[in-house]
Amino acid sequence: MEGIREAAVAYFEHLPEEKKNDARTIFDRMDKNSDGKIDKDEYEEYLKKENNTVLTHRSLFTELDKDGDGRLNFEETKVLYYILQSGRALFCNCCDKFLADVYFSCFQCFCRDHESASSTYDLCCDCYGGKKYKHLHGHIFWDNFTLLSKSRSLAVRAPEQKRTEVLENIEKIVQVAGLVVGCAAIAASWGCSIM
Ligand SMILES: [Ca+2]
Ligand SMILES: [Ca+2]
Ligand SMILES: [Zn+2]
Ligand SMILES: [Zn+2]
Repeated sequence: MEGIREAAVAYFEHLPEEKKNDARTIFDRMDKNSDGKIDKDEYEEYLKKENNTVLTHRSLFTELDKDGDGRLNFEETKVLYYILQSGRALFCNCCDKFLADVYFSCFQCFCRDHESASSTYDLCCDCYGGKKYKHLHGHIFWDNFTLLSKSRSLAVRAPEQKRTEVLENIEKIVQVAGLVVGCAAIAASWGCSIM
């Protein structure tokens, strides 16, 4: 979880004031009894109201709660805000754990359909390493960083006039794979903005 927490804090620091205020507003809206902390019920109620049931996942609240006091302060909800903004909400297809840092994704499923996020098949390191999952025969798994660098080398190899197209495809891929931070890094290295 530390990787994504650091990314979230860095992301937050770069937000314009109005976006920071948005994050505050979301926090205050979640905090129904205005005690400055979000408890599990407030958290679930808010996300259900927003139709964001994928985030009401048990393991995510526990992960967000860094100091383990059972409630979220504003600092702890920065990761949630980051996930809401980046669409980076991935869970292990085997044990349902929230995939905060390094994970493995099936390459065949990853390439099949970039339009639909549900088409990727992702595993936490435990399930992948322990061979606890059942998946289609012959499908190979790559970790998320390898997927990103493979996507990048694809873009670099593309002819000049096709690069925009390739970059657009990569943007879709990285969004599905939850690699929005990496995506911004690619864009920056290319001197353009695709965010
Ligand atoms: Ca509260
Ligand atoms: Ca806490
Ligand atoms: Zn797992
Ligand atoms: Zn697969």
